Amino acid sequence: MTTSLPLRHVAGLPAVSRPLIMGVVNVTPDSFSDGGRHHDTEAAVRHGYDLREEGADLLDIGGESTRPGATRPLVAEELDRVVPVIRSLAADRIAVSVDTMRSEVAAAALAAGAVLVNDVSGGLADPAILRVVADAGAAFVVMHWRAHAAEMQRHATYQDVVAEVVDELRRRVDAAVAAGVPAERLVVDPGLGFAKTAEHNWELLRRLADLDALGLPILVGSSRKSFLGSLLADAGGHPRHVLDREDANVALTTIAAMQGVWGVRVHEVRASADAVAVVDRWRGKR
Ligand code: PMM
Repeated sequence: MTTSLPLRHVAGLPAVSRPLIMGVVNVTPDSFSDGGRHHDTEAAVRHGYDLREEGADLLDIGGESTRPGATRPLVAEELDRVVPVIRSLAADRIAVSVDTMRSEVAAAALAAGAVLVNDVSGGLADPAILRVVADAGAAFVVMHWRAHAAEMQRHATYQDVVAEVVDELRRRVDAAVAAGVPAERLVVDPGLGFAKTAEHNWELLRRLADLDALGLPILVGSSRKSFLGSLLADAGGHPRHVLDREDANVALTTIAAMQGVWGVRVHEVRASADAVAVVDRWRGKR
């Protein structure tokens, strides 16, 4: 395994000489909910502080589940979920990103102190999001995406998944730049599991360095995804439970860090932060 990606930074985001750890704070009904919204906000903020303590460089706050088959929340619901959490964490000088496909949510999140918009649709779902990001001078994650969760797996057809993902990402990067987002504020992400089969995900990981054709920092999100569940299925073919995929994910974080990705998006921060520290030390950087 060789390090194939050059070290890249994103203007306005924490600059470190190792892969960044983006900790996931999902504020969706199946994440913290056991009562009223206020409780959910408090629990999410507390979870954010815990992840920060465990080594997250950046916290990614999301109010819409993008799991295959998921239905979309109303805009008002999404705003209500994420904005108070972002305001609270950002007020404590924590670098926060918002995981949203909606321009209204991005605008409110940036006004509340977020520094990065992580749009899993790369600006396809709501093109107005690009101007919102440009006007705020924020950073933007362009993830590869083809359709909303309810129908995305119908779009998982490729001749050459890596070439097509690079091509489609390039078009989204061009759209972002045309809308006024400077290239030095962009990150690309192959979008593992989004309109992709397990085989597509593995091919993208195997050829991750090919994404460097875009000349931008690369973020990878493999944490808890179903392709790890099927890799680790039991003898009866039952996928490994979503909360028992972490050891495999740490292996992926290690390989991704060896490759020199810009960042990894993870639910369990400590193990991945430890893996990144090991890679960094192995290379003699500490
Ligand atoms: N995956 C999910 C949500 N947001 N954002 C980026 N940039 N990359 C991803 O791979 C990604 C994402 C889905 O995972 P979750 O709902 O379990 O957090």
